Amino acid sequence: MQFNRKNYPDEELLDLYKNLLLPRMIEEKMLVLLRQGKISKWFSGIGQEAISVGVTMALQADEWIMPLHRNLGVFTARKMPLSKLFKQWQGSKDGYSKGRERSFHFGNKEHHICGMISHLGPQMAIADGVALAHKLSNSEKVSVAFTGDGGTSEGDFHEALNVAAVWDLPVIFVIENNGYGLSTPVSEQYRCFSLADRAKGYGMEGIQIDGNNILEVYDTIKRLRKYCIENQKPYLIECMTFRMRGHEEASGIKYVPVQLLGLWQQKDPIKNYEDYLLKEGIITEQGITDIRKAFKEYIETELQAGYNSAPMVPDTKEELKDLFASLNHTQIFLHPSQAKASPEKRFIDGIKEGLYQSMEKHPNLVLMGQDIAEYGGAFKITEGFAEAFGKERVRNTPICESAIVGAALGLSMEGYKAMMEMQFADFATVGFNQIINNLAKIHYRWGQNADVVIRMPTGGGVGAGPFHSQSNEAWFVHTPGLKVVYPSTPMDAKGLLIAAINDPNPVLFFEHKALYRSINGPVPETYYEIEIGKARLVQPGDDITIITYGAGVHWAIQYAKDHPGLSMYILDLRTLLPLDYDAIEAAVKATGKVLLLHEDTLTGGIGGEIAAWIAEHCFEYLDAPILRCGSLDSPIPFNIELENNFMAHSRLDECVEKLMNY
Ligand SMILES: Cc1ncc(C[n+]2csc(CCOP(=O)(O)OP(=O)(O)O)c2C)c(N)n1
Repeated sequence: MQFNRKNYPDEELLDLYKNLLLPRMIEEKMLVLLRQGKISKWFSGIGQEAISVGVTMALQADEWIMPLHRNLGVFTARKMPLSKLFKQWQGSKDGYSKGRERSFHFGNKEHHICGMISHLGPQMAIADGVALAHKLSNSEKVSVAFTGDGGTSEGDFHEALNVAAVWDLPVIFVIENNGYGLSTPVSEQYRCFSLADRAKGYGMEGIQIDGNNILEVYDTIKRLRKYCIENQKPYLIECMTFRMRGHEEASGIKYVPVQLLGLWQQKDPIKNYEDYLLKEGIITEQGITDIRKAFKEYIETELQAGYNSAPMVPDTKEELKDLFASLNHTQIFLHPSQAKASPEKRFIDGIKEGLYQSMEKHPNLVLMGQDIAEYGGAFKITEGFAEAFGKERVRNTPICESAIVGAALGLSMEGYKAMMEMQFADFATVGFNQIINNLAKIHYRWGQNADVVIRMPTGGGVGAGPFHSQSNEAWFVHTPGLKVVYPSTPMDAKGLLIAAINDPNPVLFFEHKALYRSINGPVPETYYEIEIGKARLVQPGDDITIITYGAGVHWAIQYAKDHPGLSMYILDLRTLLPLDYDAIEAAVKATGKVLLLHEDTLTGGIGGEIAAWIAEHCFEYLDAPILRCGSLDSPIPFNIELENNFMAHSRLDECVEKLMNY
């Protein structure tokens, strides 16, 4: 192995050596502890340390790294104390994730390390978001995301690189090509000659280097870092290495040809570097022995400290509290008297106004979405925004929902607020993983908040067929860590959107498209919030209660108008997660006859959840079975007659009659 020290002084070369050796020695110890059953799982990075260490040492300490499961060297080079790492691996309360995450699936703000989710690829787009924050604030920094050769086959790899290239983001993507993805050799993973060649396809520079040569990794990353910052461009680097042990320790390595292991054994990053330092007289045999001895003692001492964890005592309150970051601002609520004298506006105007005032209020708020800049978005909600706030903050995106949700999270990690417009709520499916697994879980897992709002133009009644009309709110209601908001009036739309943007947690904001231009109402011109998690009494009544939201509110109001003899209590939920159980209870008590109405399909819709809660908590107030009126359990059809038949409102009359006659 050829080493080129360039002008690096001896101390720097020695420092690299120490940083390279430590994770190897820790791992060797961990493999023993694993066999003794003291830790449960281990993903070995033995033989690949030069990449983790070389990359980390080439960066500034406050530059974010998105490592994966084989990157112990990142954590040690960032000087995380081993005692705490060890507690993390044991699942202790005082580890980095309070026992909630396994192995390397955790991050830490102080060390600027973003914890991975198992899905590998999503890490890369988070680096885009961090790099965007650096770009917007003119910080001379890069972010770095790791991927394996296997991970490069994921769509997330493509989306992240494409966004970084299109937006000229200073981000370095590091591929650790270690020959296998679990048991799959690279010959069954991709067909291109080298993964670095893919860079050209995205319009960025790429390079392949020897990932086992610490000096080559270190020096190249230093150079790329400079390039990315100076040119404000991304870079793809493929580091060639080999996985010397099984995918994880229990899975073995039978499928790897022995001669290949022998070949790579010769290229061991530590042995080769050690030999080089000895040859150059930078270190002596005694020096190596001394360093190893000191590390051994450090490891033993830290492990002893690591064993000293109190036994885990689950605290349900804390488990639920830690789902969310606390609100960190003074909320300005609307006084009822303000509402009356307000000008009438359309539903869409309420949303637009809320968003506009939020942009004025928060200079760190960035909007992202397809066609939202000059074009103003598919529904023209951001029309004029690019002119008012600039295209840096009102960003057209390529069609890559997953990467944009990831980028929104990355922005949040650097203290920005992000709002992403899904062009249609239906397309959340292609950003689903990032929403469900990254945004929703990150605060619970390791305390990083996701200050992200995703606007979801939703719903049918517009003859747009199965992929532009779905009601998919229930998917998100089932995901702890998200807030799900669904207004029905212009005033609520404005106040709830402002509240969602002020909230430091991920909020899915559903906007019914059919209401955009058909519903009018008073919208106060001031900047105000409507509290998330609070339902609204639309009208009191004595005969039956309808609990609903979104378009359902207007169906119920119309029904009440058409049936003046019927006294209907109508509750607009406004927020679906968390639900306002006090308001639901009051609504049940008011009439004793409850109908849950929603446009979402019946089975698995939120009506079922509320019905169960009412049955459990309000049984004695009921005078009839709880009824649900939802849409047909089929995809939403295109033809207007079919769509009408599909919609819950076509069975509303029947349901009310049934309830009244019970
Ligand atoms: C989306 C997804 N599919 C499958 C897996 C299961 N899995 C975990 S690691 C892995 C192999 C990853 O290979 P590579 O990206 O080359 O990284 P390496 O483990 O070699 O470092 C697989 C298939 C996963 N974690 N996520």
